[in-house]
Amino acid sequence: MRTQVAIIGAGPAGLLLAHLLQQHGIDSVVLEAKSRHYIENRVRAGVLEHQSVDILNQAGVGARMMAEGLPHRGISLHFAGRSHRIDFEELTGHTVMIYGQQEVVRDLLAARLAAHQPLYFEVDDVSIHDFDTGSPRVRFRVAGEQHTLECDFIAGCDGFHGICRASVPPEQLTLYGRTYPFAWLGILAEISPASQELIYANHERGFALLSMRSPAISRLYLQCAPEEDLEQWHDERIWSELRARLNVQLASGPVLQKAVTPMRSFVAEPMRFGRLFLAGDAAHIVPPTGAKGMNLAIADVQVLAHALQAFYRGGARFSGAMEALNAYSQTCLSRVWKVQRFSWWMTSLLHRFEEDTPFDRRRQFAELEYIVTSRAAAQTLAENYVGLPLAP
Ligand code: RFL
Ligand code: PHB
Repeated sequence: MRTQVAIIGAGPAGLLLAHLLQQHGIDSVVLEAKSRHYIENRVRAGVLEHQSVDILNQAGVGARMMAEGLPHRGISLHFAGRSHRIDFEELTGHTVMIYGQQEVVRDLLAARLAAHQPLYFEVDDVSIHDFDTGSPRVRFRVAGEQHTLECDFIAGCDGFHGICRASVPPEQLTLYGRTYPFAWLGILAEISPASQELIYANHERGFALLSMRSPAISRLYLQCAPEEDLEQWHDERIWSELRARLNVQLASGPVLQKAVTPMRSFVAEPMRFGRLFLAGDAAHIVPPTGAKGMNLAIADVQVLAHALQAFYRGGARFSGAMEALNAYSQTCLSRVWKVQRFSWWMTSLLHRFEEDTPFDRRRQFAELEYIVTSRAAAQTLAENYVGLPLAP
């Protein structure tokens, strides 16, 4: 088997890359460890930056998002018993779109399948070889049969627990990270959202977030312990804790899904090794408080797709052909670190840390007060939330 770009992983990063390449006549094969049903139903992120919306529209996969997604012009911050609105549109001229990650995945998958382009589900024993040479290879097994895929490049879009980053010799990688001493208990519930916009709450009992997926489905989160036992969280306990922390009228409703998500900041540098390119969660993880994970994945593959297009347009022998590919890691990392900073800052601003002293707590509230009373401070939050400019 041979292709131009072997793509490991069919999350938002892998599927969007495959689509952007196909639009420019570049062949790829996508390999995914899970089933189609699994990846289409995996509940994860829900907020798209305005530039992610533009990228999906320009790629021709935005029609359902524009019809069913919910454009949001701002968010509310709840603290000290009060509610304050941050008006993104007024502060930045931009809005964000609420549209579930699994919907983005469904739209991209539909485009891939409609174009009859190769995509293998439920592959196992995936291993990558010779990416430090001009002829990389991927070995994998599907339906009990072993295959070797020869390619020009490998895109490691296989998430945080994938094999691509782990295949790089450790001495060639620098890892940066921190694990937070808390997690999020997230639910998807069949009730109409209690607020038209997202609510981020800093409460004595811990952080809470009200989000949504549609006019009939709410997505809600509570700060909890990293090793929290879901058995201890029967539905009524979750609802009553959400009511206390969010300080809103909240009806109970059927809980469709319940899970604990760990909180971590992580960056691997560089994001390229010879002909292997890491993108999305394979290269970096952010805590979800800034709503950035899926957006970073989209931004990375936009840069990678442009670089691969330049390579194939220029021809392998053209001296400038490798220029954009050589710049990939640096181009992405300069934005990744700014987004890391924002995600860490939002997390620090809104959560209860056990080790916090009364001084730390006062300082946290002073910062929140500053944001809601200073246009400059509110604008800083808003411009990061709607999305910093993409790399050129
Ligand atoms: P993904 O979406 O993890 O996709 C990677 C894909 O690679 C597959 N894979 C392999 N395929 C072939 N061979 C292998 N050896 C493979 N190993 C793995 C996986 O099955 C998967 O399909 O990464 P991508 O595309 O970079 O997209 C990034 C986003 O998914 C991620 O940043 C966000 O969703 C983060 N995130 C959340 N963000 C939020 O804003 N709100 C959330 O509630 C939220 N929940 C989450 C999350 C991330 C999670 N992970 C990764 C631990 C919940 C979880 C559990
Ligand atoms: C979500 O809707 O899942 C969501 C929204 C905002 C966040 C994180 C997650 O900051």
